[in-house]
Amino acid sequence: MVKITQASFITSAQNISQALPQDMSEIAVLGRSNVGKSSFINTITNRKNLAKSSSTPGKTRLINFFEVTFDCDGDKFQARLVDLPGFGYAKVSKTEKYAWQKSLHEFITKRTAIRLFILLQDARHPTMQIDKEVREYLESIKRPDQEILEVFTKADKLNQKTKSSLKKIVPNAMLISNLKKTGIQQVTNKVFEKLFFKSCKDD
Ligand SMILES: Nc1nc2c(ncn2[C@@H]2O[C@H](COP(=O)(O)OP(=O)(O)O)[C@@H](O)[C@H]2O)c(=O)[nH]1
Ligand SMILES: [Mg+2]
Repeated sequence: MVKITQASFITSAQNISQALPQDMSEIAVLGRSNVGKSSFINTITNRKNLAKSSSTPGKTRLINFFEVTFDCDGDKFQARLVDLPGFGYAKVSKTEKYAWQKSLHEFITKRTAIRLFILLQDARHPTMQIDKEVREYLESIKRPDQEILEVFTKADKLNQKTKSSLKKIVPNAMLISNLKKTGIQQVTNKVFEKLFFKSCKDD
């Protein structure tokens, strides 16, 4: 079984020039503001307040780096979670938005340590145009050693009907709830496998 047994905040950067050396595989976490990105980082690392759940969505324009230790049947593996700023928040000026997108694009395309993009989406709204655009954007820039993992949050808010319509649209959707802590083991297994090409016992 694979688990994240340690996690710590390392630093924040405003752009690629301030970022850490690329000495470790990285998992970039992306999603619209309020989709549950900070909560996801807390849930997957089994920590209450590692990533701050912000009360002013869209205001965090920083790239946050967290170092995590995976434990696979007693063997330890280090990686970094990279919390990218939420997109799609309207309350910033166009100029600001453009400058920020440019800086984020530079980071995403130049940061070769990124091995996996986790694109979080709200399970209740699986067909949002902005998520589609981001997915297509990632597909267009990803290198052969990178993958995209789509994870749907707020599973606890689905009823049978919305659940089956999600399954129709995205048959293999990875569905999680940060509130109920469900679906997390499956995501952890997948992330570990994609980063380290190994599966652990009882996964
Ligand atoms: N019901 C439910 N609420 C969630 C879930 N994940 C996040 N939230 C709530 O959604 C809001 C935004 O979460 P946050 O993690 O700050 O989103 P971020 O802006 O993407 O970092 C907060 O009020 C969270 O408590 C979930 O899986 N289920
Ligand atoms: Mg956040």
